[in-house]
Parts: sequence; C-alpha cells; structure tokens
Amino acid sequence: MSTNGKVVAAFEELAVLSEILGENAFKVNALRRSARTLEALTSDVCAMEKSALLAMDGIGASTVAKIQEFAASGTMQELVDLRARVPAGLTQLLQIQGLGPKTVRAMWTDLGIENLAALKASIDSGAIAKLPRMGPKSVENLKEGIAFLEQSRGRIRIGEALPIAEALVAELGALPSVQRIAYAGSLRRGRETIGDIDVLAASTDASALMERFRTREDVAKVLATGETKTSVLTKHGIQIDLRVVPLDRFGSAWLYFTGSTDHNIRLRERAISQGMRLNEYGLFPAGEDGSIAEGTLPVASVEEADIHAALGLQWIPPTMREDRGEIEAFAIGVEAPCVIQQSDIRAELHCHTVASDGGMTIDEIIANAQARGFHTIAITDHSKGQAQANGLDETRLLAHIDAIHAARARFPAMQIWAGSEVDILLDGALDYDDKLLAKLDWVVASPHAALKQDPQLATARMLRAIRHPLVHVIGHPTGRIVNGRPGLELAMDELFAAAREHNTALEINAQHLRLDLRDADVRGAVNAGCMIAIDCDVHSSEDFGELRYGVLTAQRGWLSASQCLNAMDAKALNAWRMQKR
Ligand code: DGT
Ligand code: CA
Ligand code: CA
Ligand code: ZN
Repeated sequence: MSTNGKVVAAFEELAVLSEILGENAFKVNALRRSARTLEALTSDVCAMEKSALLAMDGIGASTVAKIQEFAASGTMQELVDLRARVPAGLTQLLQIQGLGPKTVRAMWTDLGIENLAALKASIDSGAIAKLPRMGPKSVENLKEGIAFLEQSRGRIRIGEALPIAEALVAELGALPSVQRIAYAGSLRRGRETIGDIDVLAASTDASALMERFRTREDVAKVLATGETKTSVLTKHGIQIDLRVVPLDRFGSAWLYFTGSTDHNIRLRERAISQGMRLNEYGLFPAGEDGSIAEGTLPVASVEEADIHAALGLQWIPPTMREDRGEIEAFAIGVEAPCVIQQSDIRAELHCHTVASDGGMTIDEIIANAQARGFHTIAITDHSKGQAQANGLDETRLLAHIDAIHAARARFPAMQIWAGSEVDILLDGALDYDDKLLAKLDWVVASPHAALKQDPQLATARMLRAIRHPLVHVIGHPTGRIVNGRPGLELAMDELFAAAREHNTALEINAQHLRLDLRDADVRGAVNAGCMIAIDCDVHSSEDFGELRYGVLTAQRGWLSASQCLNAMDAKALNAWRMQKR
C-alpha cells in the first residue's frame, strides 16, 4: 500500500470504529469525508505543507494534526485507543457483505454480540429479530453473507500477498549470504487468493537467514523453525513459509513447491513412465525396482527448464500448472499455447476521470497511459444511473466527449477515445439511449446493481447487453468481489456463444478485488473464441499497477495475445472498434 493508501485506510478505520462506539454522526461523517478527499490526492500527503492540506475541502485542523502524527510516527494514537475499546471479533463482523457499522453497533449494545459465534447463535435462537429493521429478508441476507465469509476465510487476495512476498524476497535477497531466492506456491501460480506465502532460498548461511526471517519487524509469531524450514505469522495474519534448499537443487525444489499438487502428481507420473523419479531434490534415474540408488546424481535439478526438457517438455508457465491439460499441451514437438505477457498490453480501455468517480483529469490519465507505453486509451466515465459515482447525464456527457476529443491535440502520439461505462439496467437495457451511445467512440457496458438477481433473469439481462450493436465490451461481467460477494450467477456458456456471435468482447477487470471474469471463465471464453479485454478500471494513477493481476488471471485462462484487444496494434484495435460504429 502507498503512504496515501495507508492514511486513507487509517481515516476509514477511525470512522468505522467511531460509528461502532456510537460517536456523533457529525464526527463520523467528517472522518469519512477526510478519507474521500485524501483518496483523490495524487501527491504524497505526508510531504504536503499544512496550508496546502487545509486548503482542501473537508480537511480541518484535527485532520491535519492526525496526518502529521502519521507522517512522524506511522500511526495515530486515537486509532490505537479506539481499537482497544472495540472487541476484535466485532470489527470482523464488518467483513460480512451488507453489514455496516450501525447494525454491528446495535448487535453489540442491544444483544451483547461481540463475535461471529455469538451472531450465529442469535440467528439460530431468533434473538436477532429484536433488532430494528431486522426482518426475515435481512436475516436471510445475513445468513448468506456469513456462509460466504466462512468459505473464503483464511485466504488472502493476491493483491495483498504479492507485494508482501516481493518486499520479503527483495529484503532477504539483499543479504550477502543469499545466493538465490524466489516465491513459489499458489502465489507464483497467480491464483486470485492465497492460503500462505511460500518462499525458497539458497544460502551459504542458513541459520543467519532463518534468524533474520524470524526477527523481522512484521512477524507476530514464529509457528515453527528449523535449519531448512521456518514458518511465521505476520501482524496481518498471513503465514509465510521459508525453505532453504541447496543451490544446485533450486530448480527441482522450485518446481515442487510451486505445485499445484495435482500438477506435481502428473509430472511424477511422467517421470515414472520414463524410468525416472522426480522429487524436490531433482529428477533421478531409477533402478529396476523404481528406487533411487544411494549417491545417484540427478539428471536435472538446477533449473526448472532442465527438468522439463529431460521429461520431454517445454517449460510450462507457473500460471498454467493446474493439471488442466498443460502437460500434453507443452510436450516437445507440440505447438504450445503462447500465453499473453504484460508487455503485450498496449491499451487501457476502461478508466474514470474526475468527471465521475476517478481522481485524475483527462490529461493526467492520458499522460499516465502514455508513460506506460500505451498507444490507446478509452476514457469511460460512469453513466447517469450511477448517481453515487457522480455519473454523467446527457448534457455533461456531450461536453465531456468534446473535452476528451480536444485532448487529442495535446497528445498527438496517442489514440484517444471518448467512451462511457454504461450501466446495464435490470432488464438488460442500457442507461443511455442509442442516439447518445452512437456518439461515443467506445462503449463498455457493466452491471452494477441487483447483483443477487435470479440467475435466469441475470443471464437474459447480460445477453441483451452483449447483443446490443453499439456495445464493445462487457465490463466486470459478474460484478463479483473476491472474498467479498459472489456476484451474478450466469449461464456462462450462453454468454460466451453470444459474445462470439456478436463480436462483443468480455472484460477481465484487472483490479485484484474484482478479477472478473475469473480464471476458469476466461478459459471458457477463450475456448469459445471470444475476444477478451484486460482493463484496470483506472480511478487513480496506482490502478494502472493492477494490470499484473489481470494478466496472471488471463494466463490462467490460457489467453493468447491474439485474442486480447489490449494487445492489438493501434490500427487493428481501431478497425475492431469501427465494426460497432
Ligand atoms: P495455498 O497456499 O493453499 O494457496 O496453495 P499452495 O498451492 O501454495 O499450497 P501449499 O502452500 O500447501 O504448498 C505449496 C506447494 O508445495 C503445493 O502447490 C505443492 C507442494 N507441496 C507442498 N506439500 C506437499 C505435499 O505434501 N505433497 C505434494 N505432492 N506436494 C506438496
Ligand atoms: Ca502456499
Ligand atoms: Ca505453504
Ligand atoms: Zn464498473
């Protein structure tokens, strides 16, 4: 998280805790407003002058004092105090979809509920119905929310795990005794959620490395420690396993601990069928009885690719190691799938400026895209139905189109399109009429409301949007949030067939909170012959950095550059656009 992100999160947490504690609404709202204002900032808040801070809307003297305290100490005393006054089990209840601080406060003060177990007991006994506005429908929603939370608990989102793993690898890798270090496991495979972080290292001084790992500032608890493996729990509740392996066996260990387990089983079977044995120490020739004679040296062990090659395979990208046909697909002599790489991406086709709920101006967002080496950007602010996101009505949209087109003169190297992220209404109609849509260069159509809609109605709704002749891309097709809400339940195969027939692309929304389409659905869409867009749904400059998660998800769905809009050259992309105009 950036410094600004941490400050915003601190203000949000202050607001939530204050609300649970029953502080007056004025104070709570002021804290929320501070968070919103700071969220939109593009410069480092901790480096700003007091006068510049005070000049911003919704930032008063007490907010400035808290920011300065955070800049100096990395925390805020008030936050520490409030955390101590609210039971930890209570803030955890806020992770239940649809449950806000007001209701959590009522549960606490009226029913004495302090954790999830007590909440479930009160649902079972019926006591929960004593709360205001807690009718049968609300209780049902609450039950669904709890079930979803329990199913996802314990797994963290890749967007939280990857930066932590990268920082750890960089920190430990800087030790002179560390010869090689890398992360493995589900994180390397790019799964949307991670059970724990697995790190492998080769070192000339294993005990010093383990000591350093155990005593890092971020470690809350050492779960187990030895010469070759140490497991810790971080202060954020994330388990990290560090294993030390011999440098000349790094490749075989990396292969083994990257997994998946099912993929590993297939690889071992292949080794056996070729009279060999594969384990984390290498690929070995086996005797008549299948055993590895003592002192036998491995055929391959230093690099993953050596082992693959000795097994008659091309190197298999980690994101594809899930036992979904990859071993056959990567056999030497077969034309292997060439999955998309981040460097293939040259366009951002879904982003929001200050005109709706983004933090950058038109020029800022274009400059960001250009700095990333992109040739095309489509600016797609929200449509009028998204009032909470300051969606544009017809008059504002027409002016916005002109403003975007006017920017072309200032960025002659960029292909700049005036678009919209148009809301898909409940029946599949769009939030703007066709006359207005036809004036836009680029149309992304997305579902935002009624995400618990009946599956048949939801499928019909999305099919109608896909068939609309002016729609280029369906944005975040299910509306799900990873570890947050399941989103629309759709007959995906019907969507893929329609998308293919009508030449409408489907989005992989790269935001790690969304990753929507999910990996398995990307594979389905790819097989059905659909075009895919990978977009960052940019609201702030940092959001461009979410691209990596979208690319990992695309790779897990076996997407190649040839089926991805964002990998086309500028001319081809424009030609594709024009078939809808
Ligand atoms: P996670 O952490 O639940 O998101 O998933 P993974 O895949 O990272 O699983 P993890 O951390 O238990 O182990 C990392 C990899 O190491 C796993 O994908 C395969 C390999 N591995 C670990 N333990 C075993 C084992 O007992 N048997 C086999 N075959 N493979 C294992
Ligand atoms: Ca793991
Ligand atoms: Ca592990
Ligand atoms: Zn959206």
